[in-house]
Amino acid sequence: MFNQETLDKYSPLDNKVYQLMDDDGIPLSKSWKPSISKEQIMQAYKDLLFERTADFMAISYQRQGRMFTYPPNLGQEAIHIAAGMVMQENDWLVPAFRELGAWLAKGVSLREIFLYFKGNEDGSRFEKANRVLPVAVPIASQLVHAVGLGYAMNYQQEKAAVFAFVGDGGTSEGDFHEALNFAAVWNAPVVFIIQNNQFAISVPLKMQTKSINLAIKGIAYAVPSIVVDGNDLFAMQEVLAFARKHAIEGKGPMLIEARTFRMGAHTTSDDPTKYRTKDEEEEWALKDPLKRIKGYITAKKLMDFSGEEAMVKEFKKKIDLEFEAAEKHPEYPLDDVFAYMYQDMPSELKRQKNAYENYLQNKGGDQ
Ligand SMILES: Cc1ncc(C[n+]2csc(CCOP(=O)(O)OP(=O)(O)O)c2C)c(N)n1
Ligand SMILES: [Mg+2]
Repeated sequence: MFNQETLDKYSPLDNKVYQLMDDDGIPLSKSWKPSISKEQIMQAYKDLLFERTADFMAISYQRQGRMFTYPPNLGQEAIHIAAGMVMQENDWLVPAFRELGAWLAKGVSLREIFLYFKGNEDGSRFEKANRVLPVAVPIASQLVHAVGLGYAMNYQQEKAAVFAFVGDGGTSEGDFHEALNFAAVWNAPVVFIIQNNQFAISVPLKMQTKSINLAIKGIAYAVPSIVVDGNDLFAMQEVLAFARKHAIEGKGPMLIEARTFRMGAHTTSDDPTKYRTKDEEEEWALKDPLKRIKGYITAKKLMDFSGEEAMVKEFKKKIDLEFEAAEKHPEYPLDDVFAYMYQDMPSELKRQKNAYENYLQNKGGDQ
């Protein structure tokens, strides 16, 4: 199991990836045993399958013209499910925008997620989820918020952690560096998770950085950092559980580079065939996180998958109901978009509001 000694021996400069299973889900070491129960492993598999199903359905709602946009999670789910297993009720989730399974684990409803991608701000008003920040669209700005939360937790002597996500592209932003620096200075209990999915829209990692990996960026800030196989559910679960413990024991932040691949498009407005090769996609398909956890379950004879089709059918029904509920949700009042920033609305905002009202009128009031 990942422990302090493993961390002490690890250096991102060696450019090694912490990994427990091979591409078929077979443990790399005979002596390794999962630190989670059989029931938890099977639940993780189901959660992963649920995330994947909801993700496919979301893309199809968007294609039917029923949702404005959507960023697919395909291939990155093990990171989200592992984080979901580790995060506790009083921990904060600070998302980037591609962490569907982590949102669900924190109690955000699919209806709320769909509302958000339908452009309705009520999708950021979580009814049941405790301690989840809404999406901050300016890339990496959420990391600064995460450090502020961590600072506040220390100040209030709370024993909880902040799980903050960012993409590989986000590591080029100043906010990423400022956040790491002050998280270390303030000993803030923040677990930074970089989802390195190899691309920032069409920009490949090699055009983003000359560093040998992204975890080494933590060294300069004195933040313990590690590269983990993000498609290996067990490796992610172990490292995240350790990072949480590290944080709540007052040892400060950690930086985890979760190596993965965005198997789908950046968003539903993108076409990845324009900038990446089939070979690359096929190579990563071999490391698919769902395939790997199923490989483990099969090898250990924990369950068979004869019920999978029926399970997916049930999932789809549930997901459809959530989407229909989002469609029935009242439209967001236009005034709310413009009204609350200033006591007296400045002329520029008035102009924007007018322009939008005209646009809606020309569309027959139909958004
Ligand atoms: C400050 C800022 N610049 C540009 C954008 C437009 N934008 C949205 S997503 C994205 C790429 C993000 O890539 P990465 O951080 O790797 O996350 P991924 O989409 O791969 O999950 C960009 C450039 C933005 N939202 N904010
Ligand atoms: Mg990326």
